[in-house]
Amino acid sequence: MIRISLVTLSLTFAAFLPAKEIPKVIFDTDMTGDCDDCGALAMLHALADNGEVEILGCIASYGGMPWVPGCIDAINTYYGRGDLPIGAIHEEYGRIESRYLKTIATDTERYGHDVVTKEQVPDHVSVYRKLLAGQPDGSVTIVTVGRLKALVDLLNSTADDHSDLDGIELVKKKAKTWVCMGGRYPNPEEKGEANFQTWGGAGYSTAAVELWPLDVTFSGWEIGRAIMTGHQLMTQSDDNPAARAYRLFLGDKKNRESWDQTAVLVAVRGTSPWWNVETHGHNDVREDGINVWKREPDAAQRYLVPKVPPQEVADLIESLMCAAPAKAVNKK
Ligand SMILES: [Ca+2]
Repeated sequence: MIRISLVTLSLTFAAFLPAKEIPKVIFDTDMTGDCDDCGALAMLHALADNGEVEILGCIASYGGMPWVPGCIDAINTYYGRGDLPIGAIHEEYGRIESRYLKTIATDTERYGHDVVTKEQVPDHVSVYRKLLAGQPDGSVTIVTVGRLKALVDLLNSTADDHSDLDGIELVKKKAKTWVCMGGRYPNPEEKGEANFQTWGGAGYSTAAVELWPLDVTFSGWEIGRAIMTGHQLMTQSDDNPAARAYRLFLGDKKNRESWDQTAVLVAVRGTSPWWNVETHGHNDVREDGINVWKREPDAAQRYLVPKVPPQEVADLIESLMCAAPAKAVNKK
């Protein structure tokens, strides 16, 4: 009897506690030349299924292939969120091949999604602006796991139907923070990293880091490099588009580095207990996209420093990527 009373008491007490605020995330991806974007989006959906995050929409930041929004929509639809807004860079921007993009994007019969090419979705700037304008002040987390052109275009945008504010003012008002997979830290040897450096990344990464008006957390190349995942995901059937993308990308290999998933994990659950953060200093990004962490002056920027064994993070990411969708799969 006493136990029942205590349970009743604690449930009653819980009803008076304020609801925990969950992050609202815009996922900005260059899903094309690597499969970790697909793993990161799968993981984001699993976290949303857990009630830990609200996904506001996705931005395709890579215009070199028509099928980025199609692959995003296939994954969204697999998790029962085929109605999520998607925006895409429409202009031809960069050109790299993809081992999985077209196969997934065009297989509407299997995945039941309705977006195949970028022509079917609005441009990235208008979707970014609409999503931000529709949210409470200071509430949106932007996660970028690719090249930074879309974010720079948002920051350089001007007033439109969605908001009278320019891009920087709109971000200042509506966004909370930015989590960025990109660069290397502290990188005194001045090595390059793909998101910051290649296919037009140079210039855009410099501008994004310079223009961004709020705080930012960087997950560097060295963080995701040590976290190998995919082997368990790849045991799932082709009905899971992320599993299929991993198989098509990896072939005989067992795992892939988890660069993009680290940014999703930080955006939703924070840095603890997996990483320490270096908060003192700023990210100096040269015009050629090479970045170095400088101690002075200090800025509202920080980067992840390894703390727990990478395998611990790998196991967590793998389990999230493999979680079955909570909602019924929308197959036609
Ligand atoms: Ca990526």
